[in-house]
Amino acid sequence: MFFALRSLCCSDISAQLLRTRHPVQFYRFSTSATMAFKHKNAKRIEGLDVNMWVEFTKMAADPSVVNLGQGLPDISPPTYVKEELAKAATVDRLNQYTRGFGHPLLVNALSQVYGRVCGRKIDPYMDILVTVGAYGSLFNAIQGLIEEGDEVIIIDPFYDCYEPMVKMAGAKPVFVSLRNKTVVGNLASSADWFLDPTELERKFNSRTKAIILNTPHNPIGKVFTKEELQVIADLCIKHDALCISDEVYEWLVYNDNKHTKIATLPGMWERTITIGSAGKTYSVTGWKLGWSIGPQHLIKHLQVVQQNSLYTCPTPLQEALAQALWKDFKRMDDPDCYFYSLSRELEVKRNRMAQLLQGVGLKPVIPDGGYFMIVDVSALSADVDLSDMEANQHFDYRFVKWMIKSKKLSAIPLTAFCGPETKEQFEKYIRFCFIKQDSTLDAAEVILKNWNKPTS
Ligand code: IK2
Repeated sequence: MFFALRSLCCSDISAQLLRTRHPVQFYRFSTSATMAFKHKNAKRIEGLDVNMWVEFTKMAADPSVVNLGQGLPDISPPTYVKEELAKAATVDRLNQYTRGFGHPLLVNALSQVYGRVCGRKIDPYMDILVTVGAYGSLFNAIQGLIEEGDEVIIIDPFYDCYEPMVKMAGAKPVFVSLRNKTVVGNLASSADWFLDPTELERKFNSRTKAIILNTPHNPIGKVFTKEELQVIADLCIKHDALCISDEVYEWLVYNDNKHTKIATLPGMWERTITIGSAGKTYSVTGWKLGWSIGPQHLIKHLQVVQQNSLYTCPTPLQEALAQALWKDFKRMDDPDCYFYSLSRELEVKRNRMAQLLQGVGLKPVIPDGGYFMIVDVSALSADVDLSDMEANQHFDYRFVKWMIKSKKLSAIPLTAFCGPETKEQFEKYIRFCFIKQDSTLDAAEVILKNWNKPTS
């Protein structure tokens, strides 16, 4: 018996003892061991657990904080948009499921609006997919078209979800940085940031499946010119790559800037998915409706993702959005069309925000589009006590956390939108959102003007 026991290794002995003398304990032991293994995350989400929105929206939720952080309007959405939703909810049929790829009235309205914008016939049932926000459109496009091992070019800085979505598809994000022209004087513009065509060309190779474009750009506010888009288009065509074009701020362009859809350049319709958002078009971010428009041979793959995941979107919201789009489609030649009137309203707010920041000695980057303004805050930092903040975080993260806590003003740190190469360049910048009521901007003004006064 002794020799028999000695011939067993220690772990064998304990396992044997557990099995024979303590069957219940053995059951518990083995269950927790397999549970620890089986409860582990799926590999595809490895390393994607930290999300800046989760952290900063929670901090900005305190009602005493003036929230210029996340891009959500506190201005009223158009009355007819809200009324259409109320009306839709009174119709029984509209409280039930609708067509999975997009409510018929909505895809028809979208095909008319974008048919006119793109100067081509857009098939409402084949070339359009309606989903849950532009987020959903990006997800469907990336899951439906990007393969494990593919490379996807991302213009850096970038809307933060692009990188994790590409990684979740098993592909490799390849970053190309926006470069900055040196600007003398007090006025910086989003147009000072540009893509170096040679650098961009070097990022393309045989594994490049797609490039993700965002114009007008979040966070910088750059509106890519037709010439800049042509450089991207030529490379896509040369390397047979797709373009996922996030154009959620398409209507929000200022001064003489013009938004150009890359899908309208020769040879690009066939390889482009253009993404839009009801939230951004009608200042109703809570509606979370978005759409992808493109050729049938690409959209059909996005539809497969949708039919096997979300299946369909809320009918009353789609009906109301369709009615609103019909209204604005009919007045697209009229300056009062909401597509244009919102940008006029926002241009005033943009200019006010710029003056406010310049008034306290900062040099904001004036955006040509979108509703965000970035600014280097290092001139304000002299009075900032960062000693109790996490030392391993970038300056902008620590600055914004301090500002929310001490000054009751929220913004978003710019490195949240940066790949590894641009984090250092942008760590002195934060992003303010200016689609806000005058009273919110007034409150921000008071905080900024009293910056150096001790807070009670
Ligand atoms: N793409 C871009 C470029 C966006 O800006 C957004 C939404 N904006 O985000 C808030 C912020 O930056 O503070 C989306 C996609 C997602 O749009 P949707 O809300 O329609 O899903």
